[in-house]
Amino acid sequence: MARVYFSKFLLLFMCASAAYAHTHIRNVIIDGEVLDRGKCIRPYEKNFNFPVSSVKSPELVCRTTNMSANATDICDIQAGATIILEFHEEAGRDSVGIDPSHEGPCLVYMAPLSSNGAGNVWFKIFEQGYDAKTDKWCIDTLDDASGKLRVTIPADIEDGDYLLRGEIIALHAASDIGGAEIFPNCVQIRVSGGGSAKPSGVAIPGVYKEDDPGILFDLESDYTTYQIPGPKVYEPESTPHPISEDGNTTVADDDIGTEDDDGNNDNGSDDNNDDDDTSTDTDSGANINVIGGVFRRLIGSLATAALAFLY
Ligand SMILES: [Cu+2]
Repeated sequence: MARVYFSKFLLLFMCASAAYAHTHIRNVIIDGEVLDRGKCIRPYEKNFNFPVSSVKSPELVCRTTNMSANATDICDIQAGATIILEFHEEAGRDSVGIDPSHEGPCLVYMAPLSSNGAGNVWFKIFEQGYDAKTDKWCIDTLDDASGKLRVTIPADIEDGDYLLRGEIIALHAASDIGGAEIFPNCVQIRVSGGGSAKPSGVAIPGVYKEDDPGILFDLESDYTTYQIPGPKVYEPESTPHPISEDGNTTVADDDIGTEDDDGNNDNGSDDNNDDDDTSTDTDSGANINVIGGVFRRLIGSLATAALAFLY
């Protein structure tokens, strides 16, 4: 017991004494492009990597009490595409994602930007907790990936502007009420090429209770499972056009008649559901996808050139 007490004490001491053992989303990567530090990330107050410690705090939304600070860029992304949230302990990209002592899950939510995060607006799009087979927490795989958390934007959600909230919950001190260290950050994104889905949401703060099994958790116990807090992850109705990181569709599509030249079906009808696809992809289908990919890359290059010009 003395040893356990000592290790907990040491961890608390390390956390209290230095800024170094925490984390923040330093930058995001969209379409393979590493965006500038802080670009599209909501301004926040916690010096810069300090945690939120109360699940009731208004800071639980975007790590700030000032949600009016919305003078942030909005980054374009296609529905169904992958965004990479790059967590780092320190300001540099070469620092670790988070200290390995900070075992815990990763969670990602979205809400319409117009809500500014208020109300029952947050739907969960990603979660990763503890894997007993590998004995790895999400933060272990995060660190293995140099702090990069890959998240897919649901392909069927309505086009528009959203807050995307990435979160790590560090559990090293979570055996006491209020001990969990919560690290949320909000990214502003503009989604296009989606469908008509408006997933139902929960309130933040409100979604977590201080004694939720995923918030009040003893890492020193003989656990074999971990219950990730919050709602179930939203499952898109269909994933009509999965898009890989470089903007190419990764699944060929034989619904040629319903394609437009950006490779997306934007007529909003049900025929963009590929659940019944067989392996009868045609050459012309593949070509259309190649053209769609080239078109998207061209738009991406133009956007990059425009950004390079502006900055
Ligand atoms: Cu810490």
